[in-house]
Amino acid sequence: TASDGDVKLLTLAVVRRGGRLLLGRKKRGFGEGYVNGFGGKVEPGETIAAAAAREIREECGVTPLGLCQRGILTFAFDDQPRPWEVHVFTASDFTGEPYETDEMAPEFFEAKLEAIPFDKMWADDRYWWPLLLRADEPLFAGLFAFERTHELRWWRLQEVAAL
Ligand code: 6OG
Repeated sequence: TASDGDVKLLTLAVVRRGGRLLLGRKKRGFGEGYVNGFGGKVEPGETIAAAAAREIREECGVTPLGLCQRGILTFAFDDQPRPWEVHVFTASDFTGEPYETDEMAPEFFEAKLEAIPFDKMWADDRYWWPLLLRADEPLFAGLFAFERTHELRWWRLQEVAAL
């Protein structure tokens, strides 16, 4: 079960199907307009993996299969009281048909780095996506500091043996 101390715990999931990835364009709230994986806040008493699965279902209607944690990204914002700890997951497939919700408009992209729309994504994504897409599936941990919400000032990213 997640314990929520000084950080805000969130999930972020990239869902695969064959050679394609299911992402979404965020329609409202934090990160509106950005293309991103599916995710959101971990609820009290909920495991982080359960939250990841729930958020995928809520935001695009599919049930993930083969959910697996790949990374932890910590975001420090100069305009937010607490850092955000975002747990990054991949799913190897899904059941159901993705549909548009109030939160997200789902979209498929080819599962290769050149096809990922980094110009429409948060500024940190271009750094950790290469690790996410790597065939040997390394685990990673990153720290990203943002100013005025969207400007990435500095960052650190490393492969880790365990999360
Ligand atoms: P809600 O507030 O909608 O959850 N998120 C980020 N994702 C990336 N790639 N970069 C960031 O850089 C992010 N900050 C937050 C976590 C927000 C969703 O957006 C993700 C959640 O999946 C700062 O509940």
